[in-house]
Amino acid sequence: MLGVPLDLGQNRRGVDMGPSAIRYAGVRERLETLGYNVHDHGDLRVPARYEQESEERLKHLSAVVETNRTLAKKMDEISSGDAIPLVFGGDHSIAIGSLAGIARHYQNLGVIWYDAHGDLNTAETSPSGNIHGMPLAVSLGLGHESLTGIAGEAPAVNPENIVIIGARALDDAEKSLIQKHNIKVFTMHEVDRLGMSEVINQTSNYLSHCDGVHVSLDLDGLDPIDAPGVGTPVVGGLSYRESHLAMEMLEETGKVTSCEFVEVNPILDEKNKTAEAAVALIGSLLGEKIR
Ligand code: B3U
Ligand code: MN
Ligand code: MN
Repeated sequence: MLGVPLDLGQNRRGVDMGPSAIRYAGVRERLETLGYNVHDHGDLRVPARYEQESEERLKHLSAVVETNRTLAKKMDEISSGDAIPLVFGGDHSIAIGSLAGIARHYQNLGVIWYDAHGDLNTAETSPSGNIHGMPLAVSLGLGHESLTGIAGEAPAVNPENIVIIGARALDDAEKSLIQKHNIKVFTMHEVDRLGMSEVINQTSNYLSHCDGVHVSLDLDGLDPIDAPGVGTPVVGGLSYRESHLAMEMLEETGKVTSCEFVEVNPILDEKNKTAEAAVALIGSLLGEKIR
């Protein structure tokens, strides 16, 4: 486990406390009960907000780059051997570093992006300048070179190795990018039509050629009723039950090699409900069964 208490990829305060809230919700005990030998690497040091200058198009760019460079190195180390890296955010911009570090260990890393958003913006297309709306684009090699360069020469992921689940707030430029790169997306429309069970079956088939799969779960993928403690809630989201089913079925595939749970904001939460949801989903993704 590694916490990354970064909140500079977006505007709202509080997401820096996500790792504490997730630990407080009992993640360690939950994993130990499942029989895991848990190693907590603690929290990465991140630059303080009050020390930062902001820039319109890429807010807090240098601090986000610095944090993700350190994170990539750390993830590279943690990914060796048979460990299953589990990262707690922090805002979703930390996926830039985690994917950069993990991808070095795989030929074909699959990525499941569980999120209300596409996170496929660049400085040119972003409506907000918030880097947490850009990490998937960066991981594809699209965006400011100081961000894309974190993965090294080649991008961390190929467009055909990505599956987005739960999207319901895509910007126009993100829609174009999805079309251009033919990225697999199960929006809420497809989730409702097919059911989560079929969505995960198709996801698993789609990523069957991958030698590792990283699950990047933004808690705002869930409906705000089940996960109110997020900075950018979007109504009409994935339910707690659907999300559990998704995690359980992904675990059954035996293909998940790393994961991250991001955007938990305890200040906006109701009695740590969102962190508790995160921990319950981590349990299911790592083998917890109802029976
Ligand atoms: N697409 C918008 C909003 C957004 C993206 N990710 C979150 N919000 N959490 C943007 O600012 O890029
Ligand atoms: Mn996100
Ligand atoms: Mn999101």
